[in-house]
Amino acid sequence: MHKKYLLLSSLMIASFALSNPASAASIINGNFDTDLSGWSTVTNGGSAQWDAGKAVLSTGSDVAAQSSVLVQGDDGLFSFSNPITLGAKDNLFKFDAVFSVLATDALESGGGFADNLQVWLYDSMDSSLDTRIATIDAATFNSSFSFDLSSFIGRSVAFSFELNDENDGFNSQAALNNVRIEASPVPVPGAWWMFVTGLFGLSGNWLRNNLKNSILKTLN
Ligand SMILES: [Ca+2]
Ligand SMILES: [Ca+2]
Repeated sequence: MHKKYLLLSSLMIASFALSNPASAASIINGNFDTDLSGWSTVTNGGSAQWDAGKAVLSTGSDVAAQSSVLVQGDDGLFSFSNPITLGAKDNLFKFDAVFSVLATDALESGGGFADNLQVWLYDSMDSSLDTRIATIDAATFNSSFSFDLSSFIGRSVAFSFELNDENDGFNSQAALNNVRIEASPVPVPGAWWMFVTGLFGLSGNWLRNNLKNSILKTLN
């Protein structure tokens, strides 16, 4: 009896372990709880500040590429003194972003591209691998974003959020939160589930038979 329970428990634990692999927490202070520690900021006419548990990038007067930048894994000068090494399970880069349009900018004539947030992955050893993993229009409805990192596993990289001030007539803001690296859920193979559910069925039969025998013994 005890052996069967132990076997069943072990299989259940193994099943959960397969379907819920541990994720690696490679991003420092991705929740921006009290400040921007762990991150470097670079500004080019805009601003990058902590506010109420978020990292807030804002464009400023006139137009400028990389108006405000928030980066981790690098100090913004591509020295890569603290790159993020992506482990075998670090295959999703996720974050939340809330966008808002600020006041009109008297130095912008309008009619150009909308202000936008670019998300970059910079490789510490090979710049030919640098990849813009997203360009998000600053008028995008608030949302959560997820990007596949599986082709960068084993690389040491930096992640950079870069708000560009375009000639759209307005200034913009992006409030970032919950920046993290996660493991993709691993689907459990169908054959394995059939094996586990079969064991549950056997276990049920075994319990029913033992219950029936106990009742019969009591009645006799
Ligand atoms: Ca501007
Ligand atoms: Ca603008």
